[in-house]
Amino acid sequence: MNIFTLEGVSIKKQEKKGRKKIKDLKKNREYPEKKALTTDQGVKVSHTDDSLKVGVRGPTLLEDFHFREKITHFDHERIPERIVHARGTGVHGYFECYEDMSKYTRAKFLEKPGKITPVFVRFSTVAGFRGSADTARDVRGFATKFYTEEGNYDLVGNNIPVFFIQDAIKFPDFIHSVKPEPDTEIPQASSAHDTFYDFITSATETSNMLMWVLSDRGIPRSYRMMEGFSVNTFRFVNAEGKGRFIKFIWKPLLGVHSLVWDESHKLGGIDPDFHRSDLFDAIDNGDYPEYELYVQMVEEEDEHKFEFDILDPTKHWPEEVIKPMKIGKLVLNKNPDNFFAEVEQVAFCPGNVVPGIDFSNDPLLQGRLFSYIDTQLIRLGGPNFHEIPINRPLAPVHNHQRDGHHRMTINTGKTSYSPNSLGDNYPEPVPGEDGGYEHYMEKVEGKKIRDRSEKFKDHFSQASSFYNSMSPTEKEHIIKAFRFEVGKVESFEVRQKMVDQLAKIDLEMSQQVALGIGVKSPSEGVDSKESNNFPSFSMANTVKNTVKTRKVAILAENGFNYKELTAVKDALQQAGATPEVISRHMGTIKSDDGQEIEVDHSFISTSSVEYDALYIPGGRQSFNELKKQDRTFSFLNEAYEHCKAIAASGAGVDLLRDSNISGVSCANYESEIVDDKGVITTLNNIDWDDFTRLFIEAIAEHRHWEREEEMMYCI
Ligand code: HDD
Repeated sequence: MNIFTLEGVSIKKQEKKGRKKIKDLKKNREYPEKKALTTDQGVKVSHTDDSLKVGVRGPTLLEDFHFREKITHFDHERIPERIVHARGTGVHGYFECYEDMSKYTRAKFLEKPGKITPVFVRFSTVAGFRGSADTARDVRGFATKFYTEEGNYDLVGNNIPVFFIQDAIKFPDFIHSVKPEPDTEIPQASSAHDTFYDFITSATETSNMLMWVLSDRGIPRSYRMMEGFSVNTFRFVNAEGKGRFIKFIWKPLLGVHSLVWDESHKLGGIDPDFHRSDLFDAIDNGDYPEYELYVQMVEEEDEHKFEFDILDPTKHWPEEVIKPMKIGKLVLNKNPDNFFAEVEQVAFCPGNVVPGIDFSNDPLLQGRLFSYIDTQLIRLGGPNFHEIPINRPLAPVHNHQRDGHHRMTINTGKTSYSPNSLGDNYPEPVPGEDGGYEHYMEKVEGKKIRDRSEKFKDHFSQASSFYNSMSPTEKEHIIKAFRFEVGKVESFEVRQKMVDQLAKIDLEMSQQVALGIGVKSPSEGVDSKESNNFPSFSMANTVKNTVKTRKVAILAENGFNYKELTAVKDALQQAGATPEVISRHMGTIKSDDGQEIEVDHSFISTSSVEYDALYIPGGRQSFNELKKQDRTFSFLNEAYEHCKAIAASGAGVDLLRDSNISGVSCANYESEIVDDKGVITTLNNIDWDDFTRLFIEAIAEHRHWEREEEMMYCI
């Protein structure tokens, strides 16, 4: 027999036949995935609209395995929501290292400029349930999972640099106080209630963070426009084993901006998904949010040289005292494909660190290290949550962990213990110099004790500094926020205690708050002007140099002036903003010279709080139509009250005159362009470059707070 044949058929022919067979098999196996409906066991289903019954009017049969599987799966679709940070959204992206940080840390993702590491980021609010509104006043979570070549590193931070409590043992008390009250489950996603302020006034270490949360930082305009902080103190450790204390800061390239309190309330009803869709839309449009990563470092020998204890998480490290160093950039460029699989199932833990990043003895951090894994055991149903795709490291995983609910890995071989000889001692520990994690060898000595260091006991001086560092507008907003929040507290005693506590931060502020909430005004207290002033604490001092991704409403009806509308729209688009035309009906409108444009929204499907700025072009007929509609004026008046940039040209200016806007000078025929408190107007046929430039600058400013001085209606 010819050695190149088998049973008389040439090997080549047999191979060809074999390949075809495999192809056919594959085709068949792919079919159900692509098209056919199957059970979870892969059995094709022939009918899914009726359960299996005895006759058309008879009882349903238990043997209908497709029905039982479908309903059982559905019954178990919900998993427990996170006990805190339940409401949130997440996105993919990457981190790019700017600096060679090997002098300070052996972490490989920070070793080379240009090095890219994939990430997943989840933003969240803390107190509300999973279905609560995005814009509630609250701290925002900013958690980043870096899928590094050395394993996953989680930076689990917030948009506020300090925390309410100093020791993790108080976390359940604090969270119980801020969550809805247990007898009524009211209020949802709000700290404005008795138990929260009872806790605040009973545990005064909360004072500093309370000031930050009741400032405009508690109501960000967008997840894309807020900072992120590690809050806790960590350590960098380099290859020589030298350690330094560190804190991380994320700074958004779009600047730090907030909503107005009234606006955030309204958005809670009009668009509870405001932040979630803002992030999704930006990424979908290719406007990828970017943040730069900074690190603040403290040499070990300087540990005790500051007014505050660097292990105290209720104290910020002012940038003026410990200068941050810029080390990399985060770019968020991909929305998740499936919200549940990725955003709900992602599991962060501040204990997920890589070689080169280590912990400090910050007592809040030490407690966090225990809590996060523990919570995932119930939330994600067992100890194998690291195998869920979004949590899986890119670095290979080999260890002796076995079994448990939902185990995915099919481990082979007999040995699941270490050391072993039967399996050649595989997998075996790796020494530090070859990339094994070695804990920082800090010398620790002391008695077992339940106490805190002396500097932890100062609960007020940074809160005073914070207030002293605010602009007059920010101070005004803090006072109003207290009047709202504490005004909701029913207990007179708690309201009085809160105001007395505020007097230890700033007497004048406490008196202003007292006036609004019907309690006795304190007569003695601290003058915060005598405390440190740190400009970096104030949002007024953050960058305001871009209008990228800001939404601008253009109100127009049939008969609008085409030249004016397109000049402004084009300029806004060129600057990266998103102008949208709003009219009575969707569809198209025609200009006074017969040109047609698309309408993006009708008045009924949108609202001024969904925009950052407003423009009304000229055109007499358009003016007449707009004037007939109440919604035009509610749009205009609200945009003005919320201190947004407004522009109008030609007949559009007359609408401003007919609205509630008082105290604003508008253009007349003698003046080319008038710019007053962020309201830009012109009546003349002018050089549009100047007009649009002024409008764009006014939008970049984000808010024109000077208007609030004349609008004392809510004080
Ligand atoms: Fe926490 C979630 C941030 C203190 C216990 N925390 C959680 C999330 C963020 C933070 C952003 C949401 C993660 C996600 O999106 O899945 N937490 C912080 C910061 C803190 C802090 C910046 C102070 C420095 N946390 C803290 C303490 C404890 C916890 C003191 C408990 C002792 N945190 C949890 C938790 C959560 C959580 C219960 C709920 C869901 C989860 O972990 O995965 O374990």
